[in-house]
Amino acid sequence: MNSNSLTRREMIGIGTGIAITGLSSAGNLIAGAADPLGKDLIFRTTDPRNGEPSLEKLIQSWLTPVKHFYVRSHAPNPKIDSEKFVLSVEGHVRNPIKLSLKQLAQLKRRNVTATLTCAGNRRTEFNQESSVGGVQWEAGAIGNAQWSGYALGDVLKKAEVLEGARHVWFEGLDEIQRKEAVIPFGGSVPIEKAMQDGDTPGALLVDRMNGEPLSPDHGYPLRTVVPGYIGARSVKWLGRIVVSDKPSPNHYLANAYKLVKNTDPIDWTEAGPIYRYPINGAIATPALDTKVSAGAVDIAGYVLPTGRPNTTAERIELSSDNGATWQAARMIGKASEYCWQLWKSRIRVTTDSKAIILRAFDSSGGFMPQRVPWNAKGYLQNSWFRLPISVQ
Ligand SMILES: Nc1nc2c(c(=O)[nH]1)N[C@H]1C(S)=C(S)[C@@H](COP(=O)(O)O)O[C@H]1N2
Ligand SMILES: [Mo]
Repeated sequence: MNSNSLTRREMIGIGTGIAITGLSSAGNLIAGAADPLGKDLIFRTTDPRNGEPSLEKLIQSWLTPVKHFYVRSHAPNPKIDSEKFVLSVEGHVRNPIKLSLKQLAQLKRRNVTATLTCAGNRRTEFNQESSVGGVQWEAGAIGNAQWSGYALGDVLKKAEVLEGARHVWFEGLDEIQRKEAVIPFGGSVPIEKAMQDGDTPGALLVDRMNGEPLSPDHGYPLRTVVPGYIGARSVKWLGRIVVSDKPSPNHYLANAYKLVKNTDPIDWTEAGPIYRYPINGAIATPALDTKVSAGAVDIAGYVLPTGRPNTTAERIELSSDNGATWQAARMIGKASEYCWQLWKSRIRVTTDSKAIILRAFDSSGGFMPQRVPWNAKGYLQNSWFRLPISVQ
């Protein structure tokens, strides 16, 4: 039984059954009502909260304001009393510790700007081949924020990691109903990533986002942020860290977030967990279904280089003639590892143009492929981004 079970009961009140302005009793947003938690998102589901911004809003600024930052949650936001909150650090350590937020604040504060992206970003594009379940994300399950908190390695040094440690597990304080059981969201990262120091620590324990305390949607009071890894590794409402010789047995590391085909049961045991995200990108404007006139069209979007150290986008290319010719887009602002970059371009379209296509390349050899194999969970869709257009 996990040592947090008592504090979990004490600290958490699940928000079901509580009437909140703007929500129906079933937890659905009332049409036209503002989001009670201040988000300006397109909600794919409201219970739990899963929403992405319109692509037009998404690319308004390099740093994504919290109201336009996607939310991906598997259960209602737990209600946590920050005064009573303790983070437990245990497992393969000489000195298991419980840290309050005040005790954590004695560690050196780190500020890191990094992009968070869901492994399911662009999932709906898989449906063209064969439909996939899960939250029906378009290309907005991504955002770039300044995260402030502590290096995971500094916390682990206090706990004194023992020899033989290989993985560091994270466990959230949320309660996810899965079949008969209630489980927390969890995952793990390899010990080398956990201990990595430098300007961008391998993993952070974060209490502030864009200069404000974390909001309930983003993991208040404490979450992990793992630069370069899929969003699922950045566990919100963090309650427990376990150092181990094995990867986390939590469902969201051990089973979910794998590239598999349901038709092949061997896939499930063969496939390892996804950690790093690959290069990706999207055209954000013009929006889908915009009618354009023949001639020059202004287009803009984002590119995210592979989540590897020192990796930045090198080339963004666009085609309006189905890949026969390509032109380079202009990247905006400075390139920064683990961060997306916005780009702009103007491209000529003719009445023969059926789509504008985007592809991109990064400095560690990453590229967006023309196609990616379909997978049952709809993860890591990073093929050439196609914006269908109708030219008049
Ligand atoms: N505790 C907890 N952490 C979580 C999740 C969750 O449901 N519960 N969702 C994960 C997933 S799949 C993603 S993509 C990111 C999303 O972070 P955000 O909601 O702050 O954008 O959080 C991750 N951490
Ligand atoms: Mo995700």
